[in-house]
Formats: sequence, C-alpha cells, structure tokens
Amino acid sequence: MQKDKDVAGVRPYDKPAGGWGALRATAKAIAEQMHTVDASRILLRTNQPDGFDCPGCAWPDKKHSSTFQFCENGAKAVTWEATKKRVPPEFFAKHSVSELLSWTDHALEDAGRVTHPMRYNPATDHYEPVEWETAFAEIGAQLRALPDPDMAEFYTSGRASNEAAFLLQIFAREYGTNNFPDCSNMCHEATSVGLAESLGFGKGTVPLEGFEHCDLIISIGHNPGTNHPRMMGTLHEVSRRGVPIIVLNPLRERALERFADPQNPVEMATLGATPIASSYLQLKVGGDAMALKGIMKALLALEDKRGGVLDHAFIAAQTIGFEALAADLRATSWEAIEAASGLSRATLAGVAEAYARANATIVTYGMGVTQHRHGTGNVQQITNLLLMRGNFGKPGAGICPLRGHSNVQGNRTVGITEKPSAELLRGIEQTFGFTPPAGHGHDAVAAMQAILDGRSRALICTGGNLAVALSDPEACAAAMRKLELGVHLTTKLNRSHLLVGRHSYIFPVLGRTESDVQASGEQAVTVEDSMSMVHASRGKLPPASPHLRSEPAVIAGIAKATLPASRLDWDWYVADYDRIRDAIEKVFPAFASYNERIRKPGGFQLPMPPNEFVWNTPAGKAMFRVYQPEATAPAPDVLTLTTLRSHNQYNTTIYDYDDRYRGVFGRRDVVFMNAEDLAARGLKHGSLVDVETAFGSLEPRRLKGFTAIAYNIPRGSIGAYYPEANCLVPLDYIDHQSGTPGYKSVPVRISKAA
Ligand SMILES: Nc1nc2c(c(=O)[nH]1)N[C@H]1C(S)=C(S)[C@@H](COP(=O)(O)OP(=O)(O)OC[C@H]3O[C@@H](n4cnc5c(=O)[nH]c(N)nc54)[C@H](O)[C@@H]3O)O[C@H]1N2
Ligand SMILES: Nc1nc2c(c(=O)[nH]1)N[C@H]1C(S)=C(S)[C@@H](COP(=O)(O)OP(=O)(O)OC[C@H]3O[C@@H](n4cnc5c(=O)[nH]c(N)nc54)[C@H](O)[C@@H]3O)O[C@H]1N2
Ligand SMILES: [Mo]
Repeated sequence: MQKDKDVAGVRPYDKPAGGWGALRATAKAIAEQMHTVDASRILLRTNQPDGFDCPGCAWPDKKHSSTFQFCENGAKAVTWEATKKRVPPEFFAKHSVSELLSWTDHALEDAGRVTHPMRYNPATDHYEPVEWETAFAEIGAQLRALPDPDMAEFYTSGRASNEAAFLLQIFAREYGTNNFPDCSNMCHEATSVGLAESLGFGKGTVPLEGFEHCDLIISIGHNPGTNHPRMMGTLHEVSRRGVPIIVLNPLRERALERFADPQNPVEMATLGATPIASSYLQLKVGGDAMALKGIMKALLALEDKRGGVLDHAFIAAQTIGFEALAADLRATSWEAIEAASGLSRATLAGVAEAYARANATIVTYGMGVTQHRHGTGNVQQITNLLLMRGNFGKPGAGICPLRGHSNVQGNRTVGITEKPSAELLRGIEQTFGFTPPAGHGHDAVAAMQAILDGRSRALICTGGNLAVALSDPEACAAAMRKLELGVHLTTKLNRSHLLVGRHSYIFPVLGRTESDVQASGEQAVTVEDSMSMVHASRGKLPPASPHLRSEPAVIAGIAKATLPASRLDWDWYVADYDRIRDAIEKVFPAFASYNERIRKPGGFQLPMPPNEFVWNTPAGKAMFRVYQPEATAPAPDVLTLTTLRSHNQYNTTIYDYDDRYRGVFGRRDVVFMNAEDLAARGLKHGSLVDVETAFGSLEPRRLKGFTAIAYNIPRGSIGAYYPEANCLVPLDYIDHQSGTPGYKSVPVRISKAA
C-alpha cells in the first residue's frame, strides 16, 4: 500500500478485531449515551432467558441461556436505543423541519428518543404535539378517502416483532392491499427468491449446532466482526478446532483475518489473537457467481480425474438439472472465469480440493452476495456448489445466509410479503373471515416508484428510514414530498420523517429494551433469528416517556380508526399478546403451541424442510440453476463500486465517523481504491476525486469531492460508504429476479475532482 503521504484521518490499524479496542469502544458508546449504572444493568439483560433480544443482529445465541456474550456493536445498538437523550415537543418547537433537514444523519439520531406523538404543521413548518386518538382518527379518515387501497404502502423495517408485523399485515390486507415494501427487499430478497426456487425454502438450513460439526466453512461477502459480532465467538471456536475457513471477499476485513475474543482471558491478557481465515481470497467486486462457477468446474475436473468427489446418490435422488449445470460449467472458459472473478484457475482449484476433502461444509454469506444485479444468480451458485456434494440434511452442512435486522426473518414468516401464497390467503380467510386481496403488491423499489409517479399516496412505516436506505435519495425525497399521508412509527428522529408530505405524523414507540404493559399486564414479544429459532423478548427498562405506545398498540389504533367494520377486535388483541400469537398459530400451522413453546427458555425451532429432504419446489426436488453472466464487458476505464457499512453505523444510523478496522477515523467521505488504479488515472493516495456512474447512455450521477485512499482491494474494484454513495445507484438498478438493488456493483469512472 502507498504510504507516501499523510491523509487526514487515515492510518493503518494493526490490531486484531475484538480485544481491548472493542472494550474501549463500548465504554465510549456508554459514556456518550447512557448513565453508567443503567448501562451495566441493561447490557447484562441482553439475550438472557428472561431478558430482551438484542436489536443488533439476527445471529442466534446459545439457547438464550448462556452467560452474557460481550459484543461491541450489540452494546452500541442497545445504548443508542436506551439513551438518556430526549426529543420532546420543545425540541420540535425550537427547530423547524427545514432547519432539521440541514442536520447530518448522525446528529438527527443522536438527538435522542422522541417522546410524544407529533403532527406536521405546514403553516409553521414545525412538528407539533397531537393526541394519539386525534391522530388515529385523522389517519383513518385519510386512508378511507383514498380512491383505491393499492394507493397505500405499508413498510416494515426488520426490528418489528412478530406480533407487530402480523397485526400490520392483517390490517393492510383487510384494508385491501398487498403493498408490503420492507427492508428485506433491499437485503436478502435474493435469498428469499433464489433459495425458494432452488430448495423450495427461502431461508438458511444450518442450526447453530451445525458449526460444531462442520469441517469446512466458506464465508462469502459478509463482515461479521462488524455486522454479526456474536458470530465471531462461533468462528473463533471453529478455527480453534482446526477447521479451515475460506473467505471470499474483495476487502481484507480484520475480523476475518484475526480476532481476539473479549471472553477469552488469555487472549486479552497476552494481547493474543486467533487467526480466522485459513485462506483469504480477494475476488473482484461482483465476481462471485463466476468464482463459484470456477470452483464447480474444478470440482467436475476432480471427479473426472479420480471419481468419488460428487455425491451421485444425492444428486440422483434429491435433485434435478445437474446435466444442464455440468454442460454449462464445461462450456464456460477459464479465461472468462479468471477475468470476471479476478482469481486464478489454480486458486479456485485449491478451493475445490479443500471442498472435495470436507465431509460437511457450511457456506455463510451476506450482502456481498445478494446486493447485485445478479444477486439471485449468486445465491443459486452457492446452492449448486452445496448440492453437488450433498451438503444438506446432515450435521455440519448447509447454507447460512446472515440475516440483517434482528427480526427481519420473523417478519417474513408471519406474512409480510407482497406476493402472498395461496396458503397464506387461505389461512387469513379461515382465521378472520374476510377475503384478502390476492394480486401482487409493491416491494420497496416498486413502492417508491409508485409514490414518485403519483400512483401511491400514503406510506405507513413501522420503523426504518426508507428514503435514505433506498437507492437514489433525490428521487426518494421528491417522492416523499408528494405523499398525501406519511406516518412513521419510530424510536428516533431520522431524515425520512423530515421529508414531509401533505399530512405527516411521527409516532414514538417502545423499543426492545423497554417494558411493555397492556391491559392484561406485562407483555413479551417474539422474534426469529437467522437460524429459524423463535423466542420471547421482554424489555425491562421504564419507557423513554410515558406517552410511548407499543408498535402493536399503534397499529391497532390506526386499524380501528380506518376500518370501523373490521372483523377484528383490535383492542382485545392488544390487551394480551398471547391472543395475537394464537391468531398467528391459526394462520401458520408451523407455530403450533406457540404460547406454550415460547415460555421455554430458548424458544423453539421452526422446521427446515431441506434437512428432512423435503423440497417444496414444483418438481419436488432441489434444483440446480444455470447462471450466465451478462454478455457485455464494461469499458476498460470503468470500475465496479461496492457500498459498505463502517464499523460504527447501524444501516442509516451513524454512531460516529470512525471505521477503525479499516483505518479510517473521523470521516466517511472516502473512496477505497487499488494503488495501481489510482496511478493509472494520475491520482495519489489522498487525491480529491469525483465518482461518476457509467451506465451507457444514461445521464451520469456524481459524487463529488471525496478523498481517494490507497487500499488493499483488487484492481477494478472500489468501495465507498452506504448511505453516502446511494446517490450513485439509480432506483431501477436492480436484480431482475428479486428486485434487490444492485448496491454492490455500480459501474463508475473516477477522475480528479473538478
Ligand atoms: N453493527 C451493525 N450490525 C449490522 C448492521 C449494521 O449496519 N451495523 N446491519 C444489519 C443488516 S440490515 C444487515 S443486512 C447485515 C449486513 O451485514 P453484511 O452482509 O456483513 O453487510 P455489508 O457490510 O454491507 O457487506 C459485507 C461484506 O461484503 C463485502 N463485499 C462487497 N462487495 C462484494 C462482492 O462483490 N463480493 C463479495 N464476495 N463480497 C463483497 C464487503 O467487503 C463486506 O465485507 O448486518 C446487520 N447487522
Ligand atoms: N448503498 C446501500 N444501501 C443499502 C444497503 C447497502 O449495503 N448499501 N443495505 C440495505 C439493507 S441490507 C437494509 S436492511 C436497509 C435498511 O433500511 P431500514 O431498515 O429502513 O433502515 P435503518 O437504518 O435500519 O432504520 C433505522 C431507523 O429505524 C428506527 N427504529 C430503530 N429501532 C426501532 C424500533 O424498535 N421500532 C421502530 N418502529 N423504529 C425503530 C429509527 O428511527 C432509525 O432511524 O438499507 C439498505 N440500503
Ligand atoms: Mo439488511
């Protein structure tokens, strides 16, 4: 790496991930957000059997019954929710919406917890307090006045509990629409679509115990040291067991290189660390599908050479399509594979060798796989690879997508989907006695497009920051301002709330950490983790303000005011969440004895049919799927941009401006580039640059005046932070199979800043 010039805020960080650096960062988050005594009490309750589920990520916990598992970024998620800072009505009286729009995303959320329901007053340009019941009545009247229920959009971000998400989807369907844009549409939709086609099951197939039995892990496109920190405990154990871990990632993420477990007194005392990756393969951004094809092609060659490599019995009994896949692999040239992946034939053959030796392999993956123009294709190549050696239905094998938000998977399971199955529709009709709409609704991109061109006029958001999380913030802002009605259930203030339409409301809700008391007493909610375990979560802190309501209560309030003749007694459900769970169980038989089973510590496991060799595909078998890359090669000066999370952000929530493992401090306005790519453009480490999109004939989009830094990333690939770089992604730049935005493969050109 080039180090000839000092660049402000950029210096290498040579320590392992975790360790004392993580403890120091936690202490800082606590000092800035909470009273120390409250912090220790609340952090010790995280993921305990009678405590609340960590809102940080969806990685499971050992039965929710182990001792406190230290996690820096979990602690940040908790302390930022349980902050002592408040945003009361006086705050809104002091700051107009126009003024707040000039604040940074960091400053908006750092202001603290919203304390009262608020309504926007266009005459004063301020949010003003409003009574809950008044607001519900107004919203109900506006929703009823829409000419068509399909003109309303119901967004969920994956922190919502199963109970809240279920009530929301029942309300929206009784109202008459399947418009359910949700955060999964920007995240693991390629998984939901790709795995459903390949395996007949759109989720992961590995339970946590699987990691005790695997003898190879292939980790593709995820950064667990930052985004799933509790997974580091698992990877640390697996590595110490001597199991090889092969990483495919364009960036050398520190936690995948080496990790010091804060739970391990020896590592902490000796400043030691455990290596994580046994091989670290820095492929090109967007090169995954072709790298996987290379590994599979090499596997076929091994089978030809020595036999016994493929699981022929499994392929014959459980799958369809192997011949077509094999023919395509044989027809794909090594030149094409090497050019697209940036990895050599020898390297990929080495992975195939290791894979052929392993009896049980787990592939873990994240956004580096899904957020591409061919995200679904990527997911399906992973599945092909696993199917070739029968890595389903045996201990220590399977596919392990790392989910995003802590309950994003649960939201889907309880019916948040714009494409309802016949089974779901039947379940709803039988349980509630109304006929839900059957036509497909809008996903996140389609919803924003519909709002932009006036086909949709109302947006109800259960959490999230849709206008900032989606591509093309300019188009999103214009769309939000066209809304007749915008309603935001939230804990904190963010930019989406400030992009006001004709009628806009901010509703403050209870977070995970807070106790939720309804008519029948204290309530628990339930969530599902990445491994299909469902368990209870019970907040303990007193609510941030006495005016807060729970998400189920707010959804019920809006529903009751909107649907005077509703088939549901909304207050009755909210009085006791057991009743909501009984209804979930009626609609979804997999939740049998729901209330009984969540009362056991650790909860219960939903079925994973592929592990029983049950494939819910049209053919009743697992499907090999052929992937063909796009034929057009990009111009030689075009680079592929990937957008990244720093170590100190939670999606659009920016905790602070350091990204310590990548050696960037106090700033986010940087572009990570290969030194040779810099030199080829006459640029240096520290040069100010403009990034410009290269979508053929489309008008380029620009990100101006960012600082290029020389970084260990393959030639042809560059990185920048999300959400700063979202202005470079057109709204319709999506994976056509799943609708997932191509946030991680944007063609761009770089030049010296104008
Ligand atoms: N602290 C914290 N925790 C979080 C979140 C957070 O923002 N902060 N977000 C939550 C959510 S919603 C999600 S979805 C998850 C996200 O968790 P991850 O899936 O880890 O998400 P990212 O950080 O976007 O990107 C992951 C990795 O993909 C790599 N990558 C980029 N492009 C490519 C590519 O083309 N190929 C390959 N193979 N790799 C590539 C990047 O180098 C990076 O290491 O985390 C969840 N947990
Ligand atoms: N360029 C680029 N864009 C991306 C991504 C990327 O990698 N690159 N990643 C995408 C991914 S994976 C995702 S999941 C989306 C994220 O999209 P979203 O889920 O919409 O965004 P978040 O930033 O997670 O939402 C944060 C807000 O949720 C609210 N909130 C927090 N806790 C609660 C709660 O308990 N209840 C309620 N009601 N509200 C709460 C707070 O107001 C906070 O401001 O972004 C996507 N956008
Ligand atoms: Mo996500």
